[in-house]
Amino acid sequence: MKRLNSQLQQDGAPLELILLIRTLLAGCKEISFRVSQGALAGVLGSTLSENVQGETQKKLDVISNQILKDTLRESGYVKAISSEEEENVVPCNPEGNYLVSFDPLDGSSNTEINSLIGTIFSIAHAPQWMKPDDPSAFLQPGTQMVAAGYVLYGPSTMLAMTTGRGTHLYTLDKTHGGFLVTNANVQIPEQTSEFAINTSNQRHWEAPIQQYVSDLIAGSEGPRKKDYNMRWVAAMVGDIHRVLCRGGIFMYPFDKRNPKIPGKLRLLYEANPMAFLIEQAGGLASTGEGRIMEVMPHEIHQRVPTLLGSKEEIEACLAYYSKDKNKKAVAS
Ligand code: AFP
Repeated sequence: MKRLNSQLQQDGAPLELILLIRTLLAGCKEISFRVSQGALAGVLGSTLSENVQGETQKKLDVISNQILKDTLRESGYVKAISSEEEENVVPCNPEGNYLVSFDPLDGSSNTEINSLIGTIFSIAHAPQWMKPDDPSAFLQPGTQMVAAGYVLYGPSTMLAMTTGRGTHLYTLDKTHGGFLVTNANVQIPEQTSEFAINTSNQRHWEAPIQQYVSDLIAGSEGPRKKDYNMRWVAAMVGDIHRVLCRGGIFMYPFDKRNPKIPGKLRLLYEANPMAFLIEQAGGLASTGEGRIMEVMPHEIHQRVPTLLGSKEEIEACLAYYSKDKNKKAVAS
C-alpha cells in the first residue's frame, strides 16, 4: 500500500508542504490517541469557558486546539493560524510560508456519545507582505487553497486529503504510525438517493430548500419519482465522509433566523476544505447562489450556507434555487 509521502510526491506537492502536512498529521495522531482514550483520558466533559462562537467548549476541543497550535507553531513552516477555537489569528513564524485554518474537533458534542468526530483543515500560501498577526491574508477565496482535508476519528482513524490532484482516502496504520492510501482518486457517484440535513430547522429554511426537501420526502409518489433515505451524523466530518465513500447530498442551508449569520458552518475551516475535497472527487459544492470556493471572506469566522455532494443531486437542488429566483424576478 502506498504511503502518504509517496502519494504527495506523486501529486507534485512541494517538499515544504509535505513537511507541513506531516507535522499537522503528527498533531492529529496525538488527538486520535486522546480521543480513543475517551473518559479514561479524563478529558471529556465541558469546561466553564465558551469559545468565540458562544458555544460551550468541550475539554477535548481545547486540548485538540492546543496540540495543533503547539505543533504547527514549533514547525517553523507556518506564518499564522486561524482556528474555530481562537477569536483572533494566532501569529507563528514571521518567515513561515503557509497559513493554516482548522476546526480542531468538529462535532465535539459527539464525544459524549462516543460517535464520529474529526479535525478539518485547509492550507494556503502566506503572502510575503503579511505580518503574522494580520487576519487579512486569510481573507482569500477557497480557490487559493493548496491543500485541505480532514482526519476522522472513528472505529479507524482516516484521512481524506487533496492537494488539487484528486481526493485520496488514507487509513492510519497504528502498528507503524503512518497513513496508508486505502482509496486513491475517490469518485463520488453522480446520482444518489441519500440526503443529510437537520430537518428540525425546516421552518427557518428559504422556499427553494423547503420545496426541494419536501420533494425528496415525497419519494416515488412525488416529482422526483424515487425514494430517498436520510442520514445525519451531526458532525459535518462524518456526513462528508459518507458522501465521499458512497455519494449523497449534505446540506446546511441559509437560515432566516438571523440574516447576519446566513448558515451554521464556517467558511475557512469547514465549508472550504470540504468543498475542495468534494470537487476534487467529482462532486459539487455550492452556497445555493454560487460556488463555495469562490466566496470572498470578509472575516475569519464567517459562516456560509452549504450544499455539498453528488453532482446530479446538487444540480437538481440548485434548479429549485434558479426557479425561485426567476419567480421573484417575474413578480418584481
Ligand atoms: P461543533 O464542531 O461545534 O461540534 O459543530 C459541529 C457542526 O458545526 C457540524 O459539524 C455539524 O454538521 C453541525 O454542527 C450539526 O449541528 P446541528 O445538529 O446542531 O444541526
